[in-house]
Amino acid sequence: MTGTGDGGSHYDALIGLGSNMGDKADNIRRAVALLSEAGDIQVVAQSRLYRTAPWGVTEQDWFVNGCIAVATELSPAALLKRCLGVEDTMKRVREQRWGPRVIDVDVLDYRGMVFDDPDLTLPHPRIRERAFVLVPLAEIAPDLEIGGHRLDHWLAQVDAREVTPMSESK
Ligand code: PH2
Ligand code: MG
Ligand code: MG
Repeated sequence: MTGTGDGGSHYDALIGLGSNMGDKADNIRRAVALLSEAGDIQVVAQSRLYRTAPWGVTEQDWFVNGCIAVATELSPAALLKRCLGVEDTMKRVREQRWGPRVIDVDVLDYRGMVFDDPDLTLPHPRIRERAFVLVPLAEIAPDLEIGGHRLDHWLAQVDAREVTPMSESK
């Protein structure tokens, strides 16, 4: 099943973006531009950017996070490859799990599919625990269900106090 986002725009996939090195907001904007560059991924909705407290590894700089909804005919594997390609183009270096990164581009949902592959688990396995994903995601896909529950169910169980919009508008 494909989704209908806030404002009625049709989407195939939801993507989460994060950065906590360099010009964080600019890194997210550049990643979105790179994703849409080839013309086979259309960005149909974009959340605001949020300033978020580091989760998992807490001894690191704060993050900027945001989510986008995209329309695409690419397969989940091809879409993942494009996301990782953007990380490579932006010279992401993988050192520590959950550690500092110039850019992280994650496939959160693809047409509501549920599957577990060594390279890609759908929906993204940690959405429900992460306020930095749930808050921006709820802006663009409020009707999305994860594990049989809408996002507001999961939002009620996380601490979203340190997830704050960087501006009133996008
Ligand atoms: N990403 C992580 C680990 N922790 N914390 C925040 N606030 N934002 C992130 O994007 C993030 C994180 C691993 O993907
Ligand atoms: Mg990632
Ligand atoms: Mg991630």
